[in-house]
Amino acid sequence: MKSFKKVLVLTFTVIGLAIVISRPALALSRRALLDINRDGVISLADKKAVQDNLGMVNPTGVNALADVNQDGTISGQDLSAVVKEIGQTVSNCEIADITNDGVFNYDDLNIVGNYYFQETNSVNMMADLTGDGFIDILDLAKMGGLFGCTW
Ligand SMILES: [Ca+2]
Ligand SMILES: [Ca+2]
Ligand SMILES: [Ca+2]
Repeated sequence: MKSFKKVLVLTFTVIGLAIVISRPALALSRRALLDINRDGVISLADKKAVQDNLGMVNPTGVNALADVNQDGTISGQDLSAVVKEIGQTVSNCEIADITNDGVFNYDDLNIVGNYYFQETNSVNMMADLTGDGFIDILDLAKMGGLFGCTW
């Protein structure tokens, strides 16, 4: 019984750690988020969007898109992440692939559904495909014709 409890505690510790470790890692691996204005290119305009909002905590609307690592603060980390990738292009398929598994399918659509009709914030910002500060029909429209695409 005692060892069962130990295993249980260990299991929850591992799960907890995995969640803590995976969240920022997943966010940072999402190159599509660096294209803050969602125009398909990581450019000086995206760098400026971060610079203009440095230090902002829990940003909402279009400002939330500048928190590219989704940690709730617009900081130097976001800035350097954008600067590193300036000049890189991002396809619509990559932007639509919210789960970042290389394919755009129902899993990605479901995430937009979950955040539907919300103002953009640091948590849901990957669902704002149009980069206009709101998750709505326009974001679904941008996914149109992309279903099943891979990148
Ligand atoms: Ca951040
Ligand atoms: Ca996906
Ligand atoms: Ca939008």
